Amino acid sequence: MKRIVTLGEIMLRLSTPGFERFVQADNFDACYGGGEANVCVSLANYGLDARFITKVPKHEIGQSAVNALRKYGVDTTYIARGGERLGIYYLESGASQRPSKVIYDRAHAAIAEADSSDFNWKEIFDGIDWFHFTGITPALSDKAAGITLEACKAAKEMGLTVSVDLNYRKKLWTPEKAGEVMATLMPYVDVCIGNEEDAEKVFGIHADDTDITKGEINHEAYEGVAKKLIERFGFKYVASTLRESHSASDNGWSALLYDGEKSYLSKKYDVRIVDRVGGGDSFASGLIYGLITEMPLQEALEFAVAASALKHTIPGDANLVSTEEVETLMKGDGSGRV
Ligand code: KDG
Repeated sequence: MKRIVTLGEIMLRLSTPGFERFVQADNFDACYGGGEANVCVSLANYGLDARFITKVPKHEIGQSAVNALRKYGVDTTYIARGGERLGIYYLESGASQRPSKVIYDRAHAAIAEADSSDFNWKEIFDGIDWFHFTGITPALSDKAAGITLEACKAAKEMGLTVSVDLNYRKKLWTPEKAGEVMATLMPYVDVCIGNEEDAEKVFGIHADDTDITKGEINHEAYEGVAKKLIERFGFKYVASTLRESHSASDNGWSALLYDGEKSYLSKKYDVRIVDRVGGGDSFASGLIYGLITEMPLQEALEFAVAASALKHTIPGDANLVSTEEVETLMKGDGSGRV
């Protein structure tokens, strides 16, 4: 069985019930999430041996976060314990013309203040095939960026495949800082994943002739972005999700994969959004699953897009779909009917 490690922050997610506004809510629905934790849960759910690395405080809330990962079969053996707090994010789900809102309360979280000595990468990566991180982890703090760099170096030295989801988060850092820090990590990366805006925000590489604000996606323009990313960083594959935003509730959802010579375009799904948080993570985990199990590239891309289309229908951060459900959707015409 293939074995994968992801590194990042797991947070308590507090969302308003249904579509209530923050100011209306008298209680919140609680679950746990975080970009790299979501990827790990999804991969464990597909049957891979998936190990999550983070640091959580030594108290019951920290333990609840670990339990939430264990519930879905994630290996939590090497999660470090200590520090002051578990980060929180608050979510107000949007609908129709009203966009969703996220408020972070994550400063000084245990993983943001973790030390290099909390992680022994030789031990953590022993027998592992693949390492995945996202642009969220190095954005948490300079210390977290340092830990991410150490993990990348060890992963490469030990022969793992490394993937990144650029995952630009404007509430965590500026494009300038993101570009500077992420450029130091990219030499270790084989597979670069992002959305239609990430490459521009992080590296100033933009798609010409496309206007996502009008919901228009020009695939050739994104192939251009992928080519520039490969020229600059030498990645083996670049993949981008392509979201056509018709409203907060209805999106077109597809993706592109480029291997340095040829680009592959997926089927497009019209998604009616129940919960879009984790949509990118479910694409990343689907693509990693496709690549690690050696599917042909078009099939790996279709698996990833179908998996993430399904995620949009599931409340919570994690994509709790089976490989069979994804494969059934892939066989359809994109409408969800098979
Ligand atoms: O990709 C999903 C994440 O956005 C969500 O889990 C919260 O980790 C989070 C973040 O930093 O935005």
